[in-house]
Amino acid sequence: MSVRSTSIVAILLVLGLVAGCEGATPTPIPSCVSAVPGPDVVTVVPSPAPPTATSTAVPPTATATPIPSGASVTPVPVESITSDMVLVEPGSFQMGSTEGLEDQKPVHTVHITRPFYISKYEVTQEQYRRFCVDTPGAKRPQDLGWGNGPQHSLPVVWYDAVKFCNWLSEQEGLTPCYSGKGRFTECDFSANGYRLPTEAEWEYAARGGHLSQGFEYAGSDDVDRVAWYNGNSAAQIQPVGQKQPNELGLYDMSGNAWEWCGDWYSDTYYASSPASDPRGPLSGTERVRRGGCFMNNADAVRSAFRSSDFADYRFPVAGFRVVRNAS
Ligand SMILES: [Ca+2]
Repeated sequence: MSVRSTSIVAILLVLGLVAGCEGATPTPIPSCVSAVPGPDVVTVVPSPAPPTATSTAVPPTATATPIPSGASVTPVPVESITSDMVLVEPGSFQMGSTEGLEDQKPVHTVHITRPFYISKYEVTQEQYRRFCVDTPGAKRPQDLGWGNGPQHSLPVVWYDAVKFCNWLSEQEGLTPCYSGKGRFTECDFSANGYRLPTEAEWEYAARGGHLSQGFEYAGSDDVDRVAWYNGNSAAQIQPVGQKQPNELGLYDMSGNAWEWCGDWYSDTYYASSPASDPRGPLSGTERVRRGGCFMNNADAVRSAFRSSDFADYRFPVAGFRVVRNAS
């Protein structure tokens, strides 16, 4: 079988996986996964452990070959959302950029005064599938042909991302952070459950937090070492954790999937934001998303780049990661 034919078969297998799960009544995970024959089946058994900041399995080179969607890559275990979270210690940093768009100005000092944990990877399809099984009415994201395997991140609306956070909190007997509905959704930052990062927490973590070395992208000045973007992604979202992590050991903060933050977006917010633990404007029309994605150019995957969308808009390449207070 030629390389081209093999690729076509691989694509069809991936589509078969999607057809077996998308839009159907939620079924137990093993049956959904095991229904797909062939070498592209990705087991959900959480072994071996996902790559770490010191793992030699992570290709840290600028010449890393994009991994075709559906390739057999060890999935990030569902449990890793909580077991592999990274502690981000308090500190101060310069938020924004003098060289970026106007909404990144002025550069200003921000103090993160409370330690927090942040998930090492973007939330994956496999992890989100568990939430869908447990949550009546929840649907898996639509497959848009850009990569929809268990270890890929996903397109999800902001409202579903916060529902996922509450679900994850309840799984561990923690107090959910979010209450209210629609645009009146509120976050209790004193709760011990999971939530989306604030925009400031996200940028602080992307820049390496208390371990920052001052890179332009999350972990390097060489975008190819740390990010999937339009220069290397082959127009496909990639399995999480395949690039070099940043100083904190966080993967894909630059590129791959956009990541929702909790804040309302304002293009003038930096001119008046509080110096300590800013949480965004009190109201707005769109929510912040950060980090750029596999379809963007290198400028958009810089740690300082800002963007936003309506909370109910299923932006095709917006995923998320979660945080939790550490004190
Ligand atoms: Ca990302």
